Amino acid sequence: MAAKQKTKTIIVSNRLPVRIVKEENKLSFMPSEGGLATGLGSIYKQGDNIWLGWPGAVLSGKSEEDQTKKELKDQNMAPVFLTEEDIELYYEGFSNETLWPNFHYFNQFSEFKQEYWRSYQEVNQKFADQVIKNANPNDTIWIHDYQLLLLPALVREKLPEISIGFFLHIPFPSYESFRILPWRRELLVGMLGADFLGFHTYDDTRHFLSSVSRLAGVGNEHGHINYNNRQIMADALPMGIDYDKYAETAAAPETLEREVRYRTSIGSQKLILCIDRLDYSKGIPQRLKAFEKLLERNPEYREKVSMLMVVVPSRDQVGKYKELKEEIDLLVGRINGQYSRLSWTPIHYFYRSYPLHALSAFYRMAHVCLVSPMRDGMNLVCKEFIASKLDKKGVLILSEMAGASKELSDALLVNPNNREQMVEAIREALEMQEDEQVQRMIVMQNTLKRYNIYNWVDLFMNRLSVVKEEQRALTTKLLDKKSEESIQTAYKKAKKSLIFLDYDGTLKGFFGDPQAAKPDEELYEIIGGLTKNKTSTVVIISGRDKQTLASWFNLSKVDLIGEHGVWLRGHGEEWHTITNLTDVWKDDIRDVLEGYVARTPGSFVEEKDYSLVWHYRKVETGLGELRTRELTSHLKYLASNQNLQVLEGDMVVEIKSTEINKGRAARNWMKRHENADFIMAIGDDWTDEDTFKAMPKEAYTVKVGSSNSAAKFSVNSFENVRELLKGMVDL
Ligand code: GDG
Repeated sequence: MAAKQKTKTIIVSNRLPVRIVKEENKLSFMPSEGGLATGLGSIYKQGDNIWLGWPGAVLSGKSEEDQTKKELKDQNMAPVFLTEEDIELYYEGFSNETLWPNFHYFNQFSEFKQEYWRSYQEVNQKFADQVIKNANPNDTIWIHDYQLLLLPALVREKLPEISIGFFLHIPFPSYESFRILPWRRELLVGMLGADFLGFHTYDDTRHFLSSVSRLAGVGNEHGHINYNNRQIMADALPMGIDYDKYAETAAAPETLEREVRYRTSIGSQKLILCIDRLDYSKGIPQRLKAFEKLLERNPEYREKVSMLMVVVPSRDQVGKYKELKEEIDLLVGRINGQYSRLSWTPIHYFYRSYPLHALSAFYRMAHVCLVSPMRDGMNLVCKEFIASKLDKKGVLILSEMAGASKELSDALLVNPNNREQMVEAIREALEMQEDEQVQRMIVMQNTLKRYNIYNWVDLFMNRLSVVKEEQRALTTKLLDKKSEESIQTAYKKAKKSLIFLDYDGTLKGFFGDPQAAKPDEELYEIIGGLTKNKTSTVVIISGRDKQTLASWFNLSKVDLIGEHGVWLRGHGEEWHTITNLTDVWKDDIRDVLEGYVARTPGSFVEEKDYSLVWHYRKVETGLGELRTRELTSHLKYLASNQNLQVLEGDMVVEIKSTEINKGRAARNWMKRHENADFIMAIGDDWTDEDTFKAMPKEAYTVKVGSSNSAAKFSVNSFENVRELLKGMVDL
C-alpha cells in the first residue's frame, strides 16, 4: 500500500524572516523576528512546513545561492532569488510606488509605469514557480501582502484544488481609489485565486467586496463570493501582537537597566513617544506641527514635556521618502531651534532602529504614545505600547485612520488632519487622572491579551479550512445513469413521497417574456404521471406570482408555493401566507427600479404581492450585468435597515422581505407530510439553495446547472430533469 502523503503548510511573503549580510564575500544569516515571524513561527518551524520569500540580499553567483538555500533549509525556509532589477521595478517600483500610495489614499504619489507592472507580473510568476515546485495538491498555502496580489491565481492555475489563504496587511482602499489603477481588474482576479482572504478591518473587507462586485462583476452574500464555480470567503481578522513577549520584555532586567540609564540622561519631563517607519502614511509632519502648536499655545508645557521620536529608516531609495525625510529634518530643526533650552530639548529625534529592549524601555518611559497615521492597515506600535505598560499608567492617542482604532476605542481617538483636535488630545492625555488612565488601559490590555498573534494565526487557519470544507460540501456529483436509476427505484418503492420542483430553469427553459414559459404538453403529462399516484405529493415551489402559478396548474393535482414562499396552497385549498408580511417598502423601491428601467432599454419591473423584481433578460449583453452591479449595491444600501433582502437570480434582481425564502416554506410543507419516506427537491438557481439546505439528509436533491450547490447531484439542463421524472413514472 502506498504511504499516505503528508500535508504541509507553505507561508509565502515578499521577505523571509531573515536578513543576509554580505561582508567581504562572506554571507551571514541573522533572524529578523518581527511580529509576523513570531506568530507564524508556530507554523513554519513545524515538520515539513516551509516559508518562501526573498532573503533580503541580491546574491551573485551559484555558490552564494547554494549556500543560502542550504542555510535556510535548516531553518524551514526557501529563498526566491530576486535580481537588482526585480527589486527596483517590482518592489520599489510597483509595490511601493504604485500600490502602496494607492492603497493608502495617496494617489498623487502613485506611479503608473508599464515596466513596473511587467516586472510585478514576472516576479509574482517567480514566486509561483517556487510555490509550485514545493507544493503538493493537498498542502495549504498562506500568502501575505500587497507585493503578491497576483500569486493566488498563478498558483491556482497549476494546482486547482489546493487551499490558498491570503492576508493583506495594508488597507484595501475604497473602490473610488482602487479603480484608478490601470491594472485593477488583473489585480483582483489575482487575489480571487485564494479561497479565504483576510483583512485587518471590516471596512477593508467591505471595500474589497465592493471592488470585486463592480470590477469583476461578481456579487457576494455575507462575504461569500462565488467565482469560477468556487466559493471564496472574505472576512476581517485584525492582527494581534505577541502580548506576553512584550509584557515579559518590559519586565526584563535589561529593559529596566536601560530605562534608568535613559532617564538619567533625559531628565524627568513627561514623554510623548512616537515610533514609525519612515513613511508618508504615518503622518509624521502633521504630528510635529501639532506638537509645535501645543508648545506655542501652552507655554506651561515648555521644559516639562518632550517628544521622543524614533523614525526607522525605510525605502529611502524611493524619491518620495527622501523628500519626507528632508521635511521631517527641517520641522524638527525648526521646533527645536525655536523652543530648546540648555536644559531641555523639545524633540529627541532618532533616525535609526533600536533593539527590542531599548524599544521596550521607551514604551515604559512614555506618558503618552502618539500614534497618528494618515492611514495604517493596523499599526502594531500602539498595541506594543499597551502590552508594555505593566503598571497600567499611560495614555494612547490613536488616529482613527489606523485599523487598530477599531479595537482600541478606549484610546483618545483623533483625526490626524484635525490639528486642533490633535493639540487638544495631547493636552488631555498629559492632564488625564491616573485612575482614568488605568481604567482605559485595563480594557485595552484585556482586548489585546485575548486577540493576540497566536489567536490570529489559529483563526486564519481555521477560517481557511472551514471555507475548504464548505467548498467540498458544495461539490455536486453529476447524476449518472446508476444514481438516476436508484432514485427512480426508491421512488417506486416509497409508501409516501414528497417532491419539490422549482419551475423556471428546472421544468421549463427560459424565455424573453416570462409569460411565454407556460407549461407544454409533455410537462403536464409528467406532472399528471407523478400526481396520479395518491401517495405522492408534488409541490411546485417557485418565485412566480400566485396568479400565474394558479392559472398554469389549476387542473393539476399539485400543491403550489409562490413568490419564494410568500404564498402557499395545498391542492384543493385556498392560498395562505405563513408570515405577517408588510409591503409598505414597495413604493420607494419601485421608484428606484423605475429609474433603472428608464436608463436600461429592454428591462422591466415585475410586481408581486411581497416583492419587486427587475428583469434584464432582454437587455443588451453587458449593459444588463453592469446595471445589475450598480442596482444591487444601490438596493443593498437602501435595504440595510428595512429588513429586506436583495437576491440576484438568473437575469433578475429581486427584492423582498428577509423573512421569505423557499427553505422556510419547504420546511413548513415537510411538517405537513412528516411520514414521507421519499423526499426530493430539484431547482436551478440560488433561491433553490435554501430548499436544498432545508432538506433532511436522506432526501434526493438535484441542482440544474454546473455551479456549486448544496444539492447532492447535478444535471445539465431541464431536459435531464424531465428524463429523470419520466423514468420515475414510467412515461
Ligand atoms: C504593516 C502595515 C500593519 C519599529 N521600530 C523599531 C521596531 N519597530 C517595529 C515595531 C512594530 C513594527 O516595527 C512596525 O509595525 P507597524 O504595524 O506599526 O507598521 P508597518 O511596518 O507599516 O506594517 C501596518 C502591519 O503591517 C502588520 O500587519 O499593522 O498597518 O503598514 O512591531 O515594534 N522594532 C525594533 N526596533 C525599532 O527601532 N526592534
